[in-house]
Amino acid sequence: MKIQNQTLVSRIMQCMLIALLLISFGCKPKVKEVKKLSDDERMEWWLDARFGMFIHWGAYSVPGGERNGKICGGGAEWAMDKLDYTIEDYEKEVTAKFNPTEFDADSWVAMAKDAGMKYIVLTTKHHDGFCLWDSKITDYDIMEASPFKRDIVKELSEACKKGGIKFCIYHSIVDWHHPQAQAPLYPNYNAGQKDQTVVNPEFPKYYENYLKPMVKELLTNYGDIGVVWFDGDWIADYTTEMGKDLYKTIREIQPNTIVNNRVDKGRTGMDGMDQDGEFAGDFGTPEQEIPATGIDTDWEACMTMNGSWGYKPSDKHWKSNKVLIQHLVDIVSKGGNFLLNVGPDSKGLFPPESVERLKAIGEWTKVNGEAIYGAKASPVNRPEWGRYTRKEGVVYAHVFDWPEDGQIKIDGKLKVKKASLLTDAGKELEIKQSGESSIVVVGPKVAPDTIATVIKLELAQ
Ligand code: FHN
Repeated sequence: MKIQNQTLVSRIMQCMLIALLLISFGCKPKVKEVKKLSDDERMEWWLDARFGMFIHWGAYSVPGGERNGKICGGGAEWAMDKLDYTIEDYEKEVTAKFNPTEFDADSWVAMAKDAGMKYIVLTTKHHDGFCLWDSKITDYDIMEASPFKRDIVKELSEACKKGGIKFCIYHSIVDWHHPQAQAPLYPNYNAGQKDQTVVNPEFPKYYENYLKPMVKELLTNYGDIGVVWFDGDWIADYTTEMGKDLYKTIREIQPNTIVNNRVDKGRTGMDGMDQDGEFAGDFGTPEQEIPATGIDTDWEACMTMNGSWGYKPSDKHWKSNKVLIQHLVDIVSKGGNFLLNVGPDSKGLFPPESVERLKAIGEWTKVNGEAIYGAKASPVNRPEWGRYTRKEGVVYAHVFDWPEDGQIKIDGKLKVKKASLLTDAGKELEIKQSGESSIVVVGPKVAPDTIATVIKLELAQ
């Protein structure tokens, strides 16, 4: 024992000597220097990307929105609340059974990329409080509370990096599992803080000792995080001071990360945009809706493919390929991003209905991506046949309703010198004057693409 102590002392002395030598020779330990971008530079990749994948995945995929023959209303990720689990029931019946042995991060990334998506936002923790990464802050995580014992955040973040796609995280402010987030009701919980009169004096402790350290942990251990996407901002216990502090903390660790507006308390409702005032956050978050017109600030519409964020096999209300592709175009024509959701099952597989839709969207974006990525809002009013998007010197006409005579009327404000089809490998189309100020582009009688045919209009300078 004595010998061991002596060895320890001499080791400490050696280390101190090396440290002193390094300091005296002016050597500093190597820390990765990150260039702090301006706000415009920071938002650039995200604005160019236009299309991302939301992944709502957690232990709630085990019941899939169904318990003892009862099906929960709304999103299946709310099963804990909607299907009346106690915290204990949920731990035993749901979390302890989450063992997604088929999970393959590379195949998820490949499906997102093939669909034309440029970033992935994964739910690291949803309202049920279960954490998908190896956290030192809680045992209620994938390593301790479920049999899977693989760090999902690590695997997906690495697969994204390898695949050249941005990895982003969703994180819930609401936590139905944590005692301090739920006091004074614990072990019952006030899901979604439906009763806003229940004041929780413990919440600031949950914020300081749990929520904030977790966000720091995620930003420190998983490489570059493209976006931090908060949710649960509506609960009364969460304050604008906490939001501003969280935003600052994130930018101190990763100065170039983008943060959604749900980090603060400015959001007005499902339209996702902030009321007037000084609120933290870099973009608005319309949910399950698309603004009627363009908005002169950055925003991203998030949407489900059926009616649920989490896996819910009973929900058969799948949006068609046509609806989803036209939503993408509509959103970009109004200057927004589209975050389209997938809710993988409890084995770690995407539902076949989602896979089909991703493939169809991918076929369209492969041909027409030029009119989406890096494109901006339409410079003119919406035409009756579809939408416009624009780039420097070019406007793209996305024709949803192809006219029977194949003649597409173009807004008179656009001075077009050349028109060609993206859909048909750049085939040039005739331009005809129509009246004093308008032109028509003459296309084939049959729509080259029944969902959205894109005509590239090159403008005279
Ligand atoms: O309650 C959640 C819901 O489960 C889902 O995560 C969506 C995604 O935007 N956000 C919340 C409701 O606003």
